[in-house]
Amino acid sequence: RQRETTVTITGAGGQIGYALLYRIAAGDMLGPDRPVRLRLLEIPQGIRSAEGAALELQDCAFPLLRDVEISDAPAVAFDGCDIALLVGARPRGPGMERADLLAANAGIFGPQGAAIGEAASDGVRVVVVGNPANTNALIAAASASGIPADRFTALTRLDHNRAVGQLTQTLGVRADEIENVAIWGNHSATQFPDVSHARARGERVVDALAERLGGGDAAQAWLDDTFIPRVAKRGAEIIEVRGSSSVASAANAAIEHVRDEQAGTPWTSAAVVSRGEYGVPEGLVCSFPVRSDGNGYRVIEGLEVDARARARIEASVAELVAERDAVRALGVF
Ligand code: NAX
Repeated sequence: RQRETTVTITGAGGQIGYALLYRIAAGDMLGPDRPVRLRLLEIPQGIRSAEGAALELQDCAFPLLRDVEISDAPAVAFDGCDIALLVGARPRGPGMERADLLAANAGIFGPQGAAIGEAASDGVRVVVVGNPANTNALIAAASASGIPADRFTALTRLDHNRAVGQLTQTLGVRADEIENVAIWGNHSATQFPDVSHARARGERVVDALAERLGGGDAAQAWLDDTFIPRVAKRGAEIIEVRGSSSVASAANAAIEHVRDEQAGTPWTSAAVVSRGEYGVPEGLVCSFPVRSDGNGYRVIEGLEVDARARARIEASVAELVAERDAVRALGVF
């Protein structure tokens, strides 16, 4: 029998929290043999909502769910934590400048990182969902003394899945027939969804697109004018159509991010701490194509990156550098 895994979810009383809790407790994230203890962190205004979600967890009577604890104190919520999903963040208010947004979130992710350093289990792994996710992960990692920075990642799996979804529509194939899509850079509108290494039913996606769309130039135009902006701005499209931001798909992506990191995968996308791969400055939390052997995501190295791709990656990395510098100027690290 496997030991119980302690999973901490911040912002658990919010929308994505509500979509995450039941799937984690049902075993969708860690598999059917790993019992879980849930630790829910909220701010005082969010505690009642988390308590309500916990009542419903009881009413699901999940066989794998051992225990649920709710707190507004990071030291309590991260005590013994094996896996942390940092979802709660400060949203951008009306008229809020980027520097204000970064500062407000540094005030959340700095202390949470410190509490993880003090209270979490030695093997803890952290994924940041709350925006600006990459830089929030950078702040948390820098604040967690004693925990290797590479245990901190940020979610770009939703962007990855959105890219796969667009290709299924255009190529008329199933999602599980598409491999090796990559998201590079920041989880923002500057991200680069890249299909240059991708295959659909074994055929290169760029060739399959050229066949469907009437040639290589038409395929490139579709990638530049339709695919890339649609994936990068899908969050705004969901808000416009649904009247509310992405919730179920975000929770699903967070679950798949942790599941594949733990179980292993030959290829997906995640924002990880750069070790200088592909010229991305060391220490930035940047999305790359990654694999996992069950012991954490590692960048897939040695891929060919052409000039067009390089320019797009550099533009997104420049945004990450600017965010890092703005946070540094605040004296956060
Ligand atoms: P909600 O506003 O529904 O929930 C956020 C919850 O976090 C609230 O209950 C709030 O009380 C709580 N919270 C705020 N500060 C906290 C703190 N210091 N400690 C603990 N809890 C705190 O937002 P929701 O729709 O759940 O989205 C959560 C975050 O995910 C947002 O930052 C959002 O921008 C981000 N997203 C990230 C995505 C990604 O792919 N990386 C996609 C979806 C989503 O946009």
